[in-house]
Amino acid sequence: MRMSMLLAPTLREVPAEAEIASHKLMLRAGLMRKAAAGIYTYLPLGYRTLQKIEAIIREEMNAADGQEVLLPILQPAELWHESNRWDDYGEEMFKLKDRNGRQFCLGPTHEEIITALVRTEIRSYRQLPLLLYQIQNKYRDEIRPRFGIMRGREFIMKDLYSFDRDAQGLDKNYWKMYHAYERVFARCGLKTRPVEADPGAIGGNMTHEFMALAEAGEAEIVYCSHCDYAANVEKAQSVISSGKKTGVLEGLAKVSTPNIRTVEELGEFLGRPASDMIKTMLYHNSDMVVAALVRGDHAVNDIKLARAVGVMELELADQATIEEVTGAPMGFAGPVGLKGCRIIADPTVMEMENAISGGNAVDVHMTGVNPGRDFKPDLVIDIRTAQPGDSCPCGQGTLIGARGIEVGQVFKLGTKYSQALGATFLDEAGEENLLIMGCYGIGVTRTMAAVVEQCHDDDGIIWPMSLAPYHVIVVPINYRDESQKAVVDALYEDLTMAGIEVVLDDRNERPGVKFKDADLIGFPIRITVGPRTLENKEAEVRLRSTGEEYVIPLSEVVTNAKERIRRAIEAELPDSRRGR
Ligand code: 9G3
Repeated sequence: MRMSMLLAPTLREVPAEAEIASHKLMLRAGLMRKAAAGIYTYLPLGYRTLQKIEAIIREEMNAADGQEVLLPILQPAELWHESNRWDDYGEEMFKLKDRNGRQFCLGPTHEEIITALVRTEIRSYRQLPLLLYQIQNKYRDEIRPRFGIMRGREFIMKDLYSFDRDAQGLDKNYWKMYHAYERVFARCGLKTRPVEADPGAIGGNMTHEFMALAEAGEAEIVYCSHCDYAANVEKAQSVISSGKKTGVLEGLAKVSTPNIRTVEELGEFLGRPASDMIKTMLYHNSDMVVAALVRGDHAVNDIKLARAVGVMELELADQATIEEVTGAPMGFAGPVGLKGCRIIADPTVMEMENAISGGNAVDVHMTGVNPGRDFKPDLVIDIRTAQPGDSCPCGQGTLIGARGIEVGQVFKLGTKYSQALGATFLDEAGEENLLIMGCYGIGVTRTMAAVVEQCHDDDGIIWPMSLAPYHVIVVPINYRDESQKAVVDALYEDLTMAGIEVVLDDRNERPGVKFKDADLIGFPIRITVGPRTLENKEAEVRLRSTGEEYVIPLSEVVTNAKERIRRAIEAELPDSRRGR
């Protein structure tokens, strides 16, 4: 390809709305252009990389016995009524009507579609296990699409669905996919960590998210300094050393605390640390009010709390509910004498002695509060958010915090969808059984953005060899100089004949402009030919990843490039695939 032909409109500046590096660089390098909020056009360079990611995914899914299908984007509402999910996602689901007024949605995911297919086509245990996958656009009307394609409203996902006869079969496929994902991301040159995550709405009982570590990541994870425990903070467990109990219990006492509402103000006023306080947070949903108790220096994890009381979600109670239940405005809630709501206490609260809490009356707090003696929670269960610095459940390590971009997730679904849609198979005895399902997603477009997020510097993108839109860019200092033109045209031909993906920068631009564009777009290998190098029939080679530069004879350029490309791609292969 010649730069004079390539549609790669590089930019010096980008719109202010581009906040994170990958969003800026993908616009500046001419990989994509915004068509509407959260909706993007992929230009030639961006689409070449996307196709390489898809090729790696296909290879690993096929190697794991996945069979590729293509499912419809337009999904009939009937199936979502059968799964009872038509209204679960509110405005996030793109809904539309056809000319006969029938309702459809634009597929945000494909559990319903694939289960409806399989319930018709699978009848016998002999047809199991079955792994079907697609690489297809998905549509989710995000409230705030941002960070470019990181959180888009139209994006490309690989979604694979596994169908097994029993839990053992699902477990086997779950871990087969888990390891296939490790290979996919390694081959994409992406550093990821699988973390335990909360199954949330999707149901089922086990799920891991593959997080690409990056400061710009929206997900917060913790991982152990000692063992390989890693979890999304939504569900992360941790251990904290509770204060030593003296066994000397103070009497319960009310203290007047005019207008003291927060833990900080209370600490100031009473000269006591937050860790001596019981923070009481009221939550509610349409049919219950819950008081969550955690130590003053901890935070309530509302996902853990919702799961603890067996509901999908809970919201912080509003002022009116707080007044109604506690008899006081916000800031004075406490567990002693609290009625009309369920009291859920974190285990660390039950370790406390002579604690301070709200007094359920305006401007009143209580001291000498001893759990068990002065109040009995309805349930004691982990409802706090794990924090970096906590001890790991393994007992040896400390939890380290990091931010991640969720690029993949693997779920055990069990029978949630086969039950809802009646997808069964006959076993050896002719008994009808529900299919046991798993689902496994990779955000293809998000993976590309995550790679840029992890692989860039001030000059631009640094593509891993496996994903670079082209491997080599040949830059003549002056293409209008006959001798340079002859040499680089020949070089371009030889590289192309050797199967190397090469761009020739034949533009009538100053060398500096060409070098800047080459670094911005992030071609891994740059070969420069100019008057100086021509004297000795040499060329200068520069590696984008290390900045290393060296001069070699023109006659060695092709083999040198070929070897570098092979070695770089080989280095990204997981051990099992090396040296094949
Ligand atoms: C919807 C809308 C948004 C959604 C869903 C449904 C997320 C929905 C969860 C999943 C789970 C897995 C298969 C591939 C891997 C992920 N957002 N989820 O079900 F209607 Cl609007 O998609 N699906």
